[in-house]
Amino acid sequence: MRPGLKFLYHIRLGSVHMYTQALDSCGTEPPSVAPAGEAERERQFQERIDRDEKIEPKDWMPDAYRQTLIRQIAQHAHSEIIGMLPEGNWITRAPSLRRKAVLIAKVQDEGGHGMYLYSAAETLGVSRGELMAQLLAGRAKYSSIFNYPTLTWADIGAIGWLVDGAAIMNQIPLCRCSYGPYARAMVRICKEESFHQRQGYEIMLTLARSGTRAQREMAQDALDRWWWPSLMMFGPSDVESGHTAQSMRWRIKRFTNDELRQKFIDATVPQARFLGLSIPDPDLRWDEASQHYASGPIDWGEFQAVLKGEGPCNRERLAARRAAHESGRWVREAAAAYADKHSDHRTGTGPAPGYAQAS
Ligand code: BYC
Repeated sequence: MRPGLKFLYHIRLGSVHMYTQALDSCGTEPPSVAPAGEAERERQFQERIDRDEKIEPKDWMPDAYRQTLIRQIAQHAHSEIIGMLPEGNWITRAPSLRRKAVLIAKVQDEGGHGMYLYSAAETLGVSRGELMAQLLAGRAKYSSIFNYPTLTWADIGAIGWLVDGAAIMNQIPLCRCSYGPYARAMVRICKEESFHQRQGYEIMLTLARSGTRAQREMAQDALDRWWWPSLMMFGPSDVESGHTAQSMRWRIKRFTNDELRQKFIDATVPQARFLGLSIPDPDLRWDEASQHYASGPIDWGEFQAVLKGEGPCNRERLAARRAAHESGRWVREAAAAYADKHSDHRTGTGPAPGYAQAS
């Protein structure tokens, strides 16, 4: 099968159209062009990247570029849907109807982000079912941050403020990622993340600036527990990060893990000050020479343990995801059966849609 056809075969109708709009138009090198030598192709590919051209699904790309994107986009998609769990935990306990409505909308947004990202990954020739199977089997990574528990309502504020704040810092540059479908998916995700960050900060403001003493203490306690895991979201330090150098050359990543972590610290310390809360880092200080905040060491042992599945909630998160997948089986089967009937109708061999729905 020709490579172009092969990946089209993997794309499930209806799930990807906004990300595959460039399938028929972009791509300077259609798969039917006689292959140049592999090294020459890679050189031309790198030149396109260096000119800041977007790479589209039909374009030739080195296999390692494809695999890197599948890995990163899949981990990102998994993070979004696993990220629904710690916050979903508080929907029934949100302190007012307004808070409940906002939280439901936010959690629903995260589900949507997961769907855009799975769709973007599918354009690279991997199926959503395959990615989901890897996640449920415990063979895929998702962000370390979602393996921590949400103990109080202030945790919902801290997640919006810190976790979504860190996500925005990391994800705005991804809107300029070299792979078109991922970059386009990130534009809408970042707009929504920005709203999420504000709702979290507003919860923190309410608790810390106009709350009771107990509420201020609850806000400080949430900051104490979420600060270090939020810094870990940016990934290992640059010297330990195996993928950064190549991902920067391919313009998948535009900044290193440490650069983004530093930007986040610089933006967040004044916000904590405005809340009247203290960052739980005794070494934190403004460094006049670099014009950045200097911070204390991160406990990378904790980070590695969480990645190995030994965080406080790893098992709980996967168990919840597996249960949700199982209880949604009948919906997937019904949707697939309906789609089958529909496609029979379009080819003139099945009943009209009205009959299909009624049956
Ligand atoms: N947690 O060489 P490195 C959200 C892994 S969603 C777990 O630096 P890379 C939100 C890394 O995958 C947040 N694993 O890798 C959702 C690699 O493992 P493998 C998710 C991590 O890819 C709902 C290894 O460590 N955001 O914000 O160059 C509600 C070496 O790392 C972590 C994204 O996924 C981690 N924290 O850089 C609210 C953004 N960090 O594959 C909010 C897109 C690293 O070699 N992803 N690892 O086994 C990225 O930007 C990059 O993939 C990373 C890592 C910066 C995360």
